[in-house]
Amino acid sequence: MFDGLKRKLSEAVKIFAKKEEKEIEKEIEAREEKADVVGPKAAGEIEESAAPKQQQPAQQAKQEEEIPSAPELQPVESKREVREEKKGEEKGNKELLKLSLKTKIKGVFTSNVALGDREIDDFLENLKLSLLQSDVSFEATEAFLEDLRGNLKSTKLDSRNIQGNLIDAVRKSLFDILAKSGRGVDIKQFVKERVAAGDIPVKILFLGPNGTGKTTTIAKIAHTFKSEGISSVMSASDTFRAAAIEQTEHHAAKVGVPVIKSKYGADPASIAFDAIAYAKSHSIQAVLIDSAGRQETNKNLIKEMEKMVRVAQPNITIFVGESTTGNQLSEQVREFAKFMRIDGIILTKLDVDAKGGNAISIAYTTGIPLLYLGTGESYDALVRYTPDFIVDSILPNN
Ligand SMILES: Nc1nc2c(ncn2[C@@H]2O[C@H](COP(=O)(O)OP(=O)(O)O)[C@@H](O)[C@H]2O)c(=O)[nH]1
Ligand SMILES: [Mg+2]
Repeated sequence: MFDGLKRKLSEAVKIFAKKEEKEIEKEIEAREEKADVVGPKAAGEIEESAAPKQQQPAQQAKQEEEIPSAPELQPVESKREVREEKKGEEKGNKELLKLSLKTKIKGVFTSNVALGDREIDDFLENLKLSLLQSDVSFEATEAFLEDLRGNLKSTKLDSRNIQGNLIDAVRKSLFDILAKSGRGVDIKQFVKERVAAGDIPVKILFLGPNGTGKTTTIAKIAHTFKSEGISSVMSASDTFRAAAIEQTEHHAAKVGVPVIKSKYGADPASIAFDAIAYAKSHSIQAVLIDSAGRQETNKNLIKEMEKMVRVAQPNITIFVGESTTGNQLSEQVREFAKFMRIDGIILTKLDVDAKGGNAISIAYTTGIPLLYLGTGESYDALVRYTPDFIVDSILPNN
């Protein structure tokens, strides 16, 4: 799940962080060279106070502390000659000096690093590619990068933890973009509230293209409902696809909920009508209405769906789509949404999707919230969508 995105994003961050760290290292070396120039002054002082070869570790440490810190060091050209003369006798001392200066310079130099515009551009360009190649939509990618640009501009990176800081910034922008998509209805909560108000049954219609996992998802929802004490009935309203009725019956029996069915070719809306009547007479709290898969371009099937909406008057209409569909998915959703109100999206087959970008962008791109993610074929492989689930899956917080 999210493997492609996970790998690509962390690679982009790593490569950029390495580059930055190299730059910083170079800068430190440049300063070190400057510092070397004033080395003799400090070395001279050390020589006056104690002979280097006789020094004890404790004394050495004390001397290191006495060495002036980097900003106070001024290059003094004339001292270089003095150092050349004393080179031999000061050898041990010089090594010690160099180390301590390096540490001090590092300490002074390293705390905060601000990225320049060009560096940010480079980083964002790499991320852009990673996101687009992982099925994140163009719109969402652009919005994410703009958000991240703002984040990076206003953040100073700790040079000892560039990679960690960059990941934090990417995480924050991912959250920002997911927050912009809004939260959808909590189906279980919705049903519970209706039950409490005595307003049942709640009718939920599932639609979408062929083979995306509508029937399987209905079984998963029935299963979750059951575990929360919500009763439901399935309406086998796919009378079109071979074996669809048997498949629904099979799931219903396994989950342990009733199913209302008719024969192949029967009017799907009238089966939904019967299922609602059954729920009313048996005080069943939710009706889960299946439908035949259809392409958004098939006008007859879309008409049939409009009739179903008119007859069943669903409280919640859910589009079930495959995350593996790629960028075409948002087009599918938009086309369906032209004909009927869609309250939420369930994205299936995330477990077999090497990319996973749709989970980030589908809600942002279509303006329709993501409700659940299908993560396998078993009945409990259904995860309620939360931004945390997505962000933690893509950028684990070790
Ligand atoms: N790996 C995986 N397979 C799924 C998931 N959801 C559904 N499927 C499988 O997708 C296939 C089609 O599912 P089905 O419910 O018949 O799709 P429908 O035509 O939309 O009703 C079946 O083999 C399901 O087991 C999922 O989240 N992950
Ligand atoms: Mg089906």
